[in-house]
Amino acid sequence: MTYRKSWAEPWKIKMVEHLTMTSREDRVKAIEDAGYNTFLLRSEDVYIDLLTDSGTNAMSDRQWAGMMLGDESYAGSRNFYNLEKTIQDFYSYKYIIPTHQGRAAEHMMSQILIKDGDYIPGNMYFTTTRLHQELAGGTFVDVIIDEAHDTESEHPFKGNVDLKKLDDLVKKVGADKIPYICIATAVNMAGGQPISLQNIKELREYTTKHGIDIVHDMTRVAENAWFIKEREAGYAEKTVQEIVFEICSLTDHATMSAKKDPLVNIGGFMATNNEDVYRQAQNMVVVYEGLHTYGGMAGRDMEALSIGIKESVQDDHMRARVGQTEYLGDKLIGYGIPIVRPVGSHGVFLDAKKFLPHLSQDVFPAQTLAAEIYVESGVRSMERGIISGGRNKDTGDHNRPKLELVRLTIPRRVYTQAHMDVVAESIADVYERRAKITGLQFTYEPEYLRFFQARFEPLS
Ligand code: PM9
Repeated sequence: MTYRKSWAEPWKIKMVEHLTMTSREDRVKAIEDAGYNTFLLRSEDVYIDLLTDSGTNAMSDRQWAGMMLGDESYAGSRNFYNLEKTIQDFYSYKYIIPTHQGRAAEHMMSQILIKDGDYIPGNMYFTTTRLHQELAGGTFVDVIIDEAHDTESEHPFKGNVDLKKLDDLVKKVGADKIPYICIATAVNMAGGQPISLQNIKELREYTTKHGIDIVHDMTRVAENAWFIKEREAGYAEKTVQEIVFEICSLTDHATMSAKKDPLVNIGGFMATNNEDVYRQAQNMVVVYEGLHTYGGMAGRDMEALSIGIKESVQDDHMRARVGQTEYLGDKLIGYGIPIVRPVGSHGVFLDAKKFLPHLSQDVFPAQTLAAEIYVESGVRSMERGIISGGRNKDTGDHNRPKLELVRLTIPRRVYTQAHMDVVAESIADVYERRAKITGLQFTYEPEYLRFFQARFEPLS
């Protein structure tokens, strides 16, 4: 007999890790030392760590058991063949190259497919993805639907591609200048918003007609599949596993950061159905990562990944995963706090423009808010606004994303409902004193992916 009305997790806790509680005084000092950048905080100074869902997953007992089956042979590890088969069976792709994490796969994919002067449309940018496209000589073009840039729009599939925008680009530059379109599932920078299967099918038809490939950033494909099951007509009776397979089989190539959906702490891969692309990637991986049967991962990590992929597509797991995010989102909405709607898959995104309407984007409202939240309660979040947007590669000006967000990212299978309550309460306290919050200015700005290592000081 089954009995469960809420999203309660389909697991229980076997081992705990103690958290550090700090005083406000400690935190004021820690954030100052970190140059007001939450990436530069030491984790021992953090109470609840919602910086990222990347590599922060709690593995299951089965995954830990898999670690003991690591075959650490330099070449031909049995764990590689298990992983290869799992990826073929669950994600449909034919050829697989393991990598140490997602951006290594993006690097190879971009270098192989992009020529100088090409254009790469995508359903919103992602920081590392766009940088690798630019380093390969390409220019990213945003073709996501307008609703994705509006935090209040309740569109169920804000990750959809606007085919009219894509067609305008094809008419303007010519299909031969567009090697592929990159589609992310559960679009990170839009707030973890899904793309629909109907949209992917239309895109497949359009791109096939114009000889354009589809590269799938499948980092959070199972989370996207859950929303399709919940929201798209005809999919309620399908399993997450079936939907994931269908999404993947409509695309040509993929990059994966396995540190997210597949429930491990490190790893990734590049996948393709094109033998020639596979051969080129095999040629590159030995230069940048390692032999093609481990590509930067230990045998044990590949085994944990195979098991994690299978666990990640279980409906029960995904119900709890998205249920927890929605729980936090609903709590914040209850306090009247402006967030991206509908609540996405891997985190709740605060709308910093609405939270701090007295701060212009030039004084970095989201960066400021992330620092304030940390000082309030030791909760660590991440800026996803103008700092993450970086600079235009030709003009050097700030890219000015319409979305100026703070991401409260929820690690998988790590925190409890009570932790979510503390997070919501502490953000409500910051919201009460929001009028007194002032902005930040740079004291150090790195050239690439500046959000990771930039330093700031408060405006006087
Ligand atoms: N995402 C995240 O916190 C890691 C640090 S921020 C760059 O959201 C997508 C959609 C991602 C992603 C990483 C990568 C890169 C590619 N695509 O971090 O290199 O969300 O494994 O993956 C982070 P790696």
